Amino acid sequence: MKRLVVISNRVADLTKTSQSGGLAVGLADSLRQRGGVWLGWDGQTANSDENLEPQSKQVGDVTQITLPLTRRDYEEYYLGFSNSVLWPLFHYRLDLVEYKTDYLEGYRRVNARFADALMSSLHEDDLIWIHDYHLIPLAAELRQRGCKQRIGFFLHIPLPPPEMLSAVPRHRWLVESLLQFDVIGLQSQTDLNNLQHYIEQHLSTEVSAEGHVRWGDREVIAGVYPIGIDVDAFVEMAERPNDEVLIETRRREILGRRQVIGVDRLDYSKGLPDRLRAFARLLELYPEMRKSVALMQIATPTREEVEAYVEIRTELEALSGAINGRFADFNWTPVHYIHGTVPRDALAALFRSSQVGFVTPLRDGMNLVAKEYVAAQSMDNPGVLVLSKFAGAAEDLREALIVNPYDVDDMARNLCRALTMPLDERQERQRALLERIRKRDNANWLSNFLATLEHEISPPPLD
Ligand code: GDG
Repeated sequence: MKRLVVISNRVADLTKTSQSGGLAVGLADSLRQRGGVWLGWDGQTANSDENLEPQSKQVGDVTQITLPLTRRDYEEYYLGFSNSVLWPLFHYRLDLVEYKTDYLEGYRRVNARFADALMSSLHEDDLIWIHDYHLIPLAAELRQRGCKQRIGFFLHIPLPPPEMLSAVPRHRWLVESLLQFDVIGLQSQTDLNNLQHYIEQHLSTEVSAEGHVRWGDREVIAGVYPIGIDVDAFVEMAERPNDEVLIETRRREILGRRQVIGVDRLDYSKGLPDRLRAFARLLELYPEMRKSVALMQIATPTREEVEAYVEIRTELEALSGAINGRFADFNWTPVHYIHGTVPRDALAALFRSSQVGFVTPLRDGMNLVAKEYVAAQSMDNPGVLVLSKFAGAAEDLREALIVNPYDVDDMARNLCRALTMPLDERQERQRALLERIRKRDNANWLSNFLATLEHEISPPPLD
């Protein structure tokens, strides 16, 4: 088995991966099996250009290589080009793009530094797997340094249509850089169609029905590899009793109340303001729901140095305050808004004890929360997933109640439908959804992607 070399913006702590999400655990397991290297930013910013040497640490058979960024790198590469240009644009939010020439220079400089740091650690027959929008030019940088190994790329976020992609400064360079990979993995068929259309329209090159692109002397495969979760691990976590959650659940049961849950990074792509408005609309349209249901929204802080994230936080705090001010009673608070992080085991228990999982991003690569909510349900009395049609997960999770996250009334009606759905219909939907998340789980994602990277086996068709 070939050694695996993983590169991502941040390196997960390989000694603590059970605490974090499925991606880190899955990748770490593959790395442990095959042996290899994981390279990424160490999360630190150095004040000067001195002392930017990569640090190397051996964890079992895996070499973890981390490198610091300067404050300037952090501002230009991370906050700048990655998170103020590519992130909003790839989530169809042209209005939030803030571009500066320095951002692009910083992006290229840091990608070149990643390539320099990696070259000396590579073996001749390594498989290289690069993750996400921070590192699109990395394969081209590695090729310039003579790297001949097979290199794969997985984009965790959506890929927008050509009309939008072509608003990125130097977009042609960006997509040409992408074609220096051997395999380009995307989350959904929509993303793959968008990439095909760009290549056909802007590079005048055909993409075959199997996703093959001939680019110069290279043959590139683009395919859909929907990411999944470790279902058994999540089921096990959700079934484990959690005293604190249990006390709250019993209290609600005594009062005959239900809970709708939302869990997201506090990101404008997640559709949080309209989600809160939809909950308020539910209370407006169906007064009988008042005092019988509450929304718990956990919003984990993220990228707080980017202005758009400061604004969304202020907006949400004002909205939840306004809804509570309008509807709350002395013994009932409609919106329980948490700006913070909840431990993963408590999260699993909260999903299990909530009657609705409310997942309404305006645009999302996949959305693992939707899959975690399904995994956490009991078959005796399952809850209902209400899911945005603009999450990658909606291509597969068709037995969820699919909603338009821009249509507050549609979301409110579907919330009501979820809260009043008969048990047999809930069970039927839950059975089908569980089967779907098991079929496309984390292990499946890893093995399908690596099969294409290593043996050029195309991903199984989507049904
Ligand atoms: C990107 C793409 C794609 C959230 N709050 C807490 C917490 N979380 C965990 C969730 C879930 C993960 O974070 C979030 O994953 P998502 O997939 O929902 O979203 P992004 O962070 O935007 O991820 C996305 C993903 O990459 C993978 O490819 O699906 O489309 O945007 O696991 O449970 N975990 C804990 N406390 C919290 O408060 N412990």
